[in-house]
Amino acid sequence: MAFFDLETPENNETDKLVWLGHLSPDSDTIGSAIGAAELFGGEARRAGELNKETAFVVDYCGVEVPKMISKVEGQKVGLVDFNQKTQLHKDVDNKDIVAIIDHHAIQDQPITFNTAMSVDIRPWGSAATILADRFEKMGKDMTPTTACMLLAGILSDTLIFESPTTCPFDKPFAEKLAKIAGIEDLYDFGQKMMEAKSDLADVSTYDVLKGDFKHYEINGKKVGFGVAETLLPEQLLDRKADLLAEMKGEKAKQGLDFIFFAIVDTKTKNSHLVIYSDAEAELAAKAYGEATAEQLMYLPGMMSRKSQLMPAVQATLSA
Ligand SMILES: [Mn+2]
Repeated sequence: MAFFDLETPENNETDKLVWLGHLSPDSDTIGSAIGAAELFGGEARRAGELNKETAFVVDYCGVEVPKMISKVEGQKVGLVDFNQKTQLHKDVDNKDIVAIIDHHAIQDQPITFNTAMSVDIRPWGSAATILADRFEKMGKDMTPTTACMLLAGILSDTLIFESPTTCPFDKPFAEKLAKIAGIEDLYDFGQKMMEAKSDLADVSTYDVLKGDFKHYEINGKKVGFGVAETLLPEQLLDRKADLLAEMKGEKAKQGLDFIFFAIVDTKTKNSHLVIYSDAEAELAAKAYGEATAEQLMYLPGMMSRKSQLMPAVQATLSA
């Protein structure tokens, strides 16, 4: 019998089991870790500091902030919301991973295993939607606080169903979760989340850059891509010089070939890409077919790193 199988949770050992999402944790990563811990047993962990939106969500839903992941002898780790090595916390040993629940492409740096593994990856809007489906299919009730966290995961990743990554399952599950959580107006909750993440006036420029930052390796090239989804893009555009300075430092520190930062205007559904140097300008011109002016590239209609911004870079670097 397999030691750990998402399909037969009653057989799983849950001592020392933890559920963990990606670095720069967001609402989907934290919500899914909490949901998975309630459904499968074990405890939720986090791989970094919470961003403003997720801090608001945890407070609103009334859950405790998951503890930071640490090295524990014999621990078992279920991963949620990612499958790339570049997004795994350094304190997790590959051999301790027992399952993956995710909604991202398997790209150049997937976590690999020597044995067969229980993996559930679906092209859905959020990992939280997959967890909600698993609760339902397993006939298990969830607590209102967990429903609230999973709802937040869906609303965050789909930008309240406006992102092109939204799938037909996200909204129906969000509505069911809102009912369980006792949230009358899920759009109002989503709007409050967006507002919480938008005011970055008191956040350092480095933390803005790294708040939602992912590393990729494509055809031997290292790409770092940060995103800030905001209702107040001017606030960040005004900080362009500081952002460029932090991008310089981060590019050198991480040994990146390219670094990008997208200011995603969630109100108008457009992006402003901050262009660090000529190398980025050249790659972005090929990927997006737009021109750079004063180290900014305007990208109309682009709001998703996962389904729009990164695939274009991926295609360009792979060509
Ligand atoms: Mn996600």
